[in-house]
Amino acid sequence: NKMLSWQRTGFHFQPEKNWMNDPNGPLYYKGWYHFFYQYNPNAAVWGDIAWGHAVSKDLLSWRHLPLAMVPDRWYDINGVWTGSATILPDGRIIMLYTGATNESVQVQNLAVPADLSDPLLLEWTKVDDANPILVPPPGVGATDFRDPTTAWFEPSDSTWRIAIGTKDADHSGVALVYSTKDFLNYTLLPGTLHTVKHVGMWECIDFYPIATSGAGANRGLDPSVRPSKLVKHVLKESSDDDRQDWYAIGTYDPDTNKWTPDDESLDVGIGLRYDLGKFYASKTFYDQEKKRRVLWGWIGESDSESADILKGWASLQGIPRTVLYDLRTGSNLITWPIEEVESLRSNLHDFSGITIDKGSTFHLDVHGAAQLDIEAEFKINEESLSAEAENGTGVMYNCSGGGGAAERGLLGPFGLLVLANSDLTEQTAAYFYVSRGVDGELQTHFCQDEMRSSKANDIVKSVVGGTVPVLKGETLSLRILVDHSIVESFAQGGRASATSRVYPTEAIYSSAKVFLFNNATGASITAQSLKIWHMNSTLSRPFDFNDGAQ
Ligand code: DQQ
Repeated sequence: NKMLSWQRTGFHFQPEKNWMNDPNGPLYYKGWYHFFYQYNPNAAVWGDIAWGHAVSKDLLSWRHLPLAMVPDRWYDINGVWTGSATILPDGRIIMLYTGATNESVQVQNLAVPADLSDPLLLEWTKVDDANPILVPPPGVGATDFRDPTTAWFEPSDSTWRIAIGTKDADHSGVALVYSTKDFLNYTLLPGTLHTVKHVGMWECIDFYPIATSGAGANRGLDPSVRPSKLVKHVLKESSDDDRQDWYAIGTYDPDTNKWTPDDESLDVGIGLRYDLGKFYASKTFYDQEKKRRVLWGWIGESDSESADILKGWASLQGIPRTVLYDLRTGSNLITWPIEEVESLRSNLHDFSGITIDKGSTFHLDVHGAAQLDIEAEFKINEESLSAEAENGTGVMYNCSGGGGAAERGLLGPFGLLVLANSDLTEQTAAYFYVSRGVDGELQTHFCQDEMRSSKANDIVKSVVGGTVPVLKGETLSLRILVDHSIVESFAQGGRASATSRVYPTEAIYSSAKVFLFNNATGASITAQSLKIWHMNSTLSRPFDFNDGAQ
């Protein structure tokens, strides 16, 4: 259907047609990045879930391969659900995934590549003799047991360990850990890796080491790197209750099978999120080629199911991001578009140095603004900062609480309007808003307002966002990736991010525009640096088995 074709993206991963959801088993093997994903081959809605498969040299241009796995066994006939890959030291690949059985029980299954000499890993063998390798243990509901992690090695007893999410009778989120020597037989370890009260089912757990100091902190770590003074562990869960991806940084003790958050007030499910907008069921993998940890996240639709059926497809994957520990704050992760994204930039428009008065907008003329990479650094004039200090109203600001980009305060909102039409009746706003917190200190809010993003009437819209740490001497910085129907914004170098699906009806292709705006009543804003690049489209096509494609 050509009708809604302007919503297709130029540089984000998506299948040619039909429904996609979670990223599955990402890995790097013999020169190719492999990406698998939850896929309905038959319709643009969830169902008949199989594993789609694509390969890439740069995580941006994709060649689509035949389905890797389809529901064809009693133990996965109701769906080949989410799973993770483990690369063993001898080069073998272990794929563990959840199957929904003929009775809709959630079990874990093992699959391996049929031919390890094939760099494309085209054929997958489900290990029928062993499957299912795990069924829900006593006390765990038949439909509350899914999404095994990548395995990590524990030298003290020479076992591999995996985590699986569930919920208990109190509606608490729970991470269980199993050990195994051969990936065929498993032992449930006593206790839980972690539990958080009343936050609901934990889907798609991710658990990985992160370097927290020294030279290693600018790189990712192999999943089996052990905890130490220099290495903490991140626990992530996708919360079925609120459809958000929550993480926390903490200490892992393999001997007691316990992970403890650094800060209990920022525990998993109540503290930090990878992304404040639409971003779910994410999964990281260790890229042994570039020594980095890469994060994939499913970006679903905010339009109606009937619109998805009409356009014949649903969902995107977010731009892959590198994940690092934030050495400056020491309390959060940094997620940032992989460096390869910058190779898609062309045609730089440099607007650095523009000052924009309070209550105004400024058109940034870049001739067609549907595929952009934007980097901006803002400065608020200092007089106004002290004015706010004298003027605190005591009312707490909250991105989603008020009128979004249209509600004027002393020191915000200001930022960019993307995918905008000429009269700004369509626009998606990514912005900062500085206000006073309960503790009397200035707080920086980073928000994305979707309320005017589309004139279509079947869209779920909101203002998303939260506070972002800004340290002394730092400017306020924003990076925005714009790609037809997705806006991914990053504040303060990736300390916080917000992703929106948007469906402009007028701000499309060459009619899409971008503006600088300042709705603060008390300050002019200087864009000390403001660079906008057009983004080239990436290759996305079926693999041609005859062209010896590199
Ligand atoms: N999606 C899969 C499940 C997972 C959920 C099914 C998360 O395995 O828990 O498509 O989006």
